[in-house]
Amino acid sequence: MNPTETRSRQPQKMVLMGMGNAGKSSILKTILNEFDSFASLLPTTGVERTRMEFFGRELSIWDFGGQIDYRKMYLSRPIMYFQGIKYLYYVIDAQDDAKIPESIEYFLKVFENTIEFSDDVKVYLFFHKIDPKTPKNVAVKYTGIEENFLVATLPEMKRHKIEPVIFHTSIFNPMTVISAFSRPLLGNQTIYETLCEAVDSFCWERELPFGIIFLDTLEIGSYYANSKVFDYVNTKIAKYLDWLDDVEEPPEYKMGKFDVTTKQFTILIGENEFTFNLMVGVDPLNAPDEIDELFTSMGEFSDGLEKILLNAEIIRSGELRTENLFNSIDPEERRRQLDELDELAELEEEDRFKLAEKERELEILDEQYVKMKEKMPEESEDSEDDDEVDFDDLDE
Ligand SMILES: Nc1nc2c(ncn2[C@@H]2O[C@H](COP(=O)(O)OP(=O)(O)OP(=O)(O)O)[C@@H](O)[C@H]2O)c(=O)[nH]1
Ligand SMILES: [Mg+2]
Repeated sequence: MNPTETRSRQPQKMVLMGMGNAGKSSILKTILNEFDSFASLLPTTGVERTRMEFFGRELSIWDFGGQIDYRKMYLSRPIMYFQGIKYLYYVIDAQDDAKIPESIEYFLKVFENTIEFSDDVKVYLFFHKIDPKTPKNVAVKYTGIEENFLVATLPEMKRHKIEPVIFHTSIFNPMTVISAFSRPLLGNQTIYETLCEAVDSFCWERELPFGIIFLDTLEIGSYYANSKVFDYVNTKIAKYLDWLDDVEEPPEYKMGKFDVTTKQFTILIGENEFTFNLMVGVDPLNAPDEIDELFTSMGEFSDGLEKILLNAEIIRSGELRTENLFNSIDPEERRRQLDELDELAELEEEDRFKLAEKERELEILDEQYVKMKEKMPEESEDSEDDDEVDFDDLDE
């Protein structure tokens, strides 16, 4: 095994830190789709390590118990705990304002040690326990807590040129946790956004209420028609993921008031085969006309997704690179496909612009037509004909 291979196979260290009871282990269980184990969770003793693979990347996740004695222990032996951290996930319990000053103090120490003992670390702040249906006055309190935390910690992060990414999460909206966790792992935001846009247009064209692309237990792109749909899907998603875990070829699934169709597709990159699940919801009361062709069009759509994934910036940037991943695509071919994608995006943008212009023109014509009609109190048959002729002329 050559040294590059050894390095690429080394797991990346991801840590979950924060005060006791903040929700770190619950977040981890959510990511692992182990929803059944919430009830039996006890405070974590010391550090619990879990291995996980995501898109060809080995991860070692360290869940740091947050009770006072453990916190002291980590800080007194920083070399043991703070070396080689690639992703620092710091969890703040947004419901527990009494603990915020202590959480700020702990974060600053954690940050200082991480910077000292790890290179090239990325920082993610989870303002957690922001549960669905939070009343407005409580939500305002959460915002205040977030502001206090940031005011006290951002200057120190800025001094080290670290820009944290902020997420608002709750285990009762599991997709907030799953997507917050997956996005950094995809390597950069652009690919996530591109995939979301793709799902968005697929669903929008067919008036589908939602669509999600899963890779293993994580999410790499999604669309929800509105926040009500998002909350609804979140109440059902744990069961769906459990079910998805158990079935070989996912058929139809009933998610409460929605029907769900799932299309599984695999992509071979180098020696690694990745299995994706593209799922979309259908509202039976507002099903698309071409419902029978939905599965077929999902197949065609997944070909497009495959293209995006193969060309993804993550692969080019080397963020996700194993040697195999990188060598698997001929650079010429990659460039050609990328140019093609760029061209397509430009054309789409142009089309959208033209369409909007045309719509605006039609609106103006409509307004003019209405005004014209209002000005003509008595209409003879002749004048009606004239109107039509005028309007058609204008339209051209
Ligand atoms: N309301 C609400 N409660 C949550 C959420 N996430 C976790 N909890 C609860 O918070 C409590 C603590 O969760 P844990 O995941 O054990 O917390 P921890 O950060 O791992 O705690 P330590 O291991 O002691 O550091 C449990 O009762 C969870 O059910 C959330 O999003 N909303
Ligand atoms: Mg724990």
